[in-house]
Amino acid sequence: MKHYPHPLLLLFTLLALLLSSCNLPTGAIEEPTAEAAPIAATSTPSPTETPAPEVITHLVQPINSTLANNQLIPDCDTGIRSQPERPDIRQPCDVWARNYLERPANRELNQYYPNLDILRAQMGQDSEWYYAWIKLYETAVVYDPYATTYAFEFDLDFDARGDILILVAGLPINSSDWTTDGVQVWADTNKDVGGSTPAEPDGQPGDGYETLIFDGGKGDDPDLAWARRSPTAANQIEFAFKPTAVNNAATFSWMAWAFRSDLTPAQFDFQDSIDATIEYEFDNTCSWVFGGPLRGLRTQCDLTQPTPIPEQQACVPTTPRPTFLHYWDPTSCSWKMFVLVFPTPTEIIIK
Ligand SMILES: [Ca+2]
Ligand SMILES: [Ca+2]
Ligand SMILES: [Ca+2]
Ligand SMILES: [Ca+2]
Repeated sequence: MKHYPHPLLLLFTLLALLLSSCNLPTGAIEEPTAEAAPIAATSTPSPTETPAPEVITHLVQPINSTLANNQLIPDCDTGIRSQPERPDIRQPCDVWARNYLERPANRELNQYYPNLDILRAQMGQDSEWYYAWIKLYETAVVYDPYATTYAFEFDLDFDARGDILILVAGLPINSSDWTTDGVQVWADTNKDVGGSTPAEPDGQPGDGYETLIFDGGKGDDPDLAWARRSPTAANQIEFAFKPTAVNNAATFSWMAWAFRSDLTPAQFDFQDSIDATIEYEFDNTCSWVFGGPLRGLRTQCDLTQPTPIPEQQACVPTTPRPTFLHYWDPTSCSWKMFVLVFPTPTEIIIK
């Protein structure tokens, strides 16, 4: 007898064929479904793994510095009048009582440090940035950059107390591209920089610059402040910062610093917090006013020094400074000597 498949079995076979055909390749690119998306591997970091460094995205950065001829502060050139083994540290370049410091040497006074010897500092601005620049002694580049911090200090309300400190620490010798690495912006929000008597030693330091606003690109604005070495001379340190770093001030008093890296913003003013008789390895400039008239501050550059002049009258030297006693006189466009005034000789009685 011939056996025919049961009708129900035929129906199930047809249904199975129809369902399986739905999964046959058709040649079209299948869109991955949510279920088909690969699942990222997850793992718990072991205690030895270090977290990935924070990626800082910059939106703008400076290009070239713009400096103003009427914003140039000359500073004593200790290198030119020192033997390397016998640094010449004395007044009028180092006047502790005025916070006018010139100690680019070790405590024993048998080693001169050109990386700590500021020769001049200058400021300028363009439509986006303020610029600040330090020229160091020419052999500065042979010294360890990690041993030195360079900084600019700003007094925004002319009370002779610094309000903002912008620094760079450990700027590599080959760092000719603008970077935020090692750049910090500090503020003194409780107004105790300068202790009880600003710009005078009083032995009553506070907490100095206690508020870190910007740290190597971290902060409210990742582009707030930058530094580099000049592409043409590694002994020239350049800063660029946005006006917001100085509270959008259009006029302020400023001065430049170079100091050994174990000194900290919290120790400002050094006059108040460290011992004048034993502490060395730093240099600063006198102060000058940007964007307004002089205010006669105690730290202000002595007007017997070269006086900044309006840009249109500027005349720059074409020959090196003959000696440290010479200064550039832009009015006569020539080198002139400081006049040393000695006490009037007393009458000599010859018996
Ligand atoms: Ca100095
Ligand atoms: Ca100097
Ligand atoms: Ca003081
Ligand atoms: Ca403070």
